[in-house]
Amino acid sequence: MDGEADGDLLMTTRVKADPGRRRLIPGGAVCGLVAACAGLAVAELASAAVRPEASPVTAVGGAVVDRTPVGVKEWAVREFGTADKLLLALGIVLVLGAVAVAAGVLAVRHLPAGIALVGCFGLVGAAAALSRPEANWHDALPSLVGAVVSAGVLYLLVGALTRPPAVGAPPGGAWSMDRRGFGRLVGAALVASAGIGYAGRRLGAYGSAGATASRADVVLPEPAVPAPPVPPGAQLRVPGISRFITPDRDFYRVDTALVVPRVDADTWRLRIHGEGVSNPLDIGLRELLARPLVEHDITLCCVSNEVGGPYVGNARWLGVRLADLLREAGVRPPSRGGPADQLVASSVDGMTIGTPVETVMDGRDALLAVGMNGEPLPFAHGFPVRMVVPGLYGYVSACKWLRELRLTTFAAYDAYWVRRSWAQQGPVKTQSRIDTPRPSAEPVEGRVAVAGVAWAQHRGIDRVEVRVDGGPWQEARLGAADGNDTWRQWMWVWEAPPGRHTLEVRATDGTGAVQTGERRGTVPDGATGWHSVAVRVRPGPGRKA
Ligand SMILES: Nc1nc2c(c(=O)[nH]1)N[C@H]1C(S)=C(S)[C@@H](COP(=O)(O)O)O[C@H]1N2
Ligand SMILES: [Mo]
Repeated sequence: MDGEADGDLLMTTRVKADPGRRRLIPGGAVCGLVAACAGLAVAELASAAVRPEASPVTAVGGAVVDRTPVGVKEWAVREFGTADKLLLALGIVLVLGAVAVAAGVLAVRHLPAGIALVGCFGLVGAAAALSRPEANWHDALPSLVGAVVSAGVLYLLVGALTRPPAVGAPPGGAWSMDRRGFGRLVGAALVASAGIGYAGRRLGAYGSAGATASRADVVLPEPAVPAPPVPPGAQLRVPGISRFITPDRDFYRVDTALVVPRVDADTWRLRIHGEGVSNPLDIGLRELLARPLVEHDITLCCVSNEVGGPYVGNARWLGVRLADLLREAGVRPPSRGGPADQLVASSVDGMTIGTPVETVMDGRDALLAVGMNGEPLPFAHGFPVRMVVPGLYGYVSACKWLRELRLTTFAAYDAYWVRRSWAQQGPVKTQSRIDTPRPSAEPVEGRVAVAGVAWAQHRGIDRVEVRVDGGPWQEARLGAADGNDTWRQWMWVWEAPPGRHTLEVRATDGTGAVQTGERRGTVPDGATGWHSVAVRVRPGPGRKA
């Protein structure tokens, strides 16, 4: 009984106390959001001074990428492709917005609690920034400074919002005066945030201006060993087939970098050291470019590529033979008694990629690439120097924004992806893809060109076959081979009858091994299975439907 009465009493007092405060909820939300904008803007400016990766949204995004279970990441890559990074940033901004609203609403009830929530969020950003590979203590600064500013703005705005009307003023009039004052404060905070945020962006661009200029200044020397011209028959003339050489702007991009590292070529250096290195090297780009360069066409593909997927591209690379450089450093492959079987490449953004020393030194054109299709590497593809090794997936061979090569063993060290359920060894699996017709295309009955690409880098492609509706395999015509390290185009003319049909493709590599039809996912060492495309063939004009 007593308790009930107590409850009633509490209830009435709360209802009595609430109406004014409840009206403050939208105001509190505005306070929170504006305070968050101010904090983010200041953090942006601070991160331009520290480094772009330290900006809170980027830092949290990077930390999320590092910790995302492999299944979720593969799902995101499958569903959203390269847009997954944008969606991640959007998601973080949404969460941030929700927390900002909560902090604002909390602050109008109990200011210290709201401010504490803002502070917690600043700590989350700082912790995320510090958790990134290559983090430095000052990476925490943008989030911390942002949180302090955000808390200050929240304090001011909430104060203005909840200030009681001046004594003696007519109630209505005073409230509207305060409202106007609050509105002005909000406006001023937003304008200031926009200005500061813009300044941060400009400063960021200024910070990478040196890198941009250094790339413009790179003059790629003529190769000592030029690649022979691509044989004319390598590119089949079938509408809808991939370009034999993938232009840089169309080349797939897979990496963990939420902001593309922009490395200044003038200060870039590469260190080669570790087990069995009798002559450690430390060289700059000028020295690298002074060495004999080779040019070689190599198809690069990603272990995350689904059967039939887009993460494969073919480019003409210019670079230094990695094996020569390693030999100069005194490295011997395990087969010749060397102690290290793993070459760990690391990048300026803290990626680590482990490659078998044996593979790099077995005579293939494993390159420290500086040029891609006749240009210095684009920033997104690893400027100024990256690795490319024919026959291995990118995650075990193709480190971009390279900074260090360390010799060690597979037993002693797991690189970034290996710590995330991917296999230590990643030789490319024989694959083939139907580029045309596209899935659910509706070609007209009669002669339909079925065409695409097949790849088995460093083994080469010897044969491609196509079948319809599980029928007998039919041999496709192959485009000319451009060495063993690139993909090969194929085409087959189909006398297509009307109706729904499924096309399948399989390749045979240069060793005679036929691409397996066993369907396996990308984890841990690359997808297998045959690419299939379902189409509906429309009856020709001469026929009834
Ligand atoms: N620094 C760095 N290098 C990297 C990666 C990365 O995340 N960071 N991803 C690797 C992977 S998984 C692939 S498939 C290739 C892709 O190279 P591309 O983006 O130039 O196509 O880069 C490799 N090199
Ligand atoms: Mo990859």
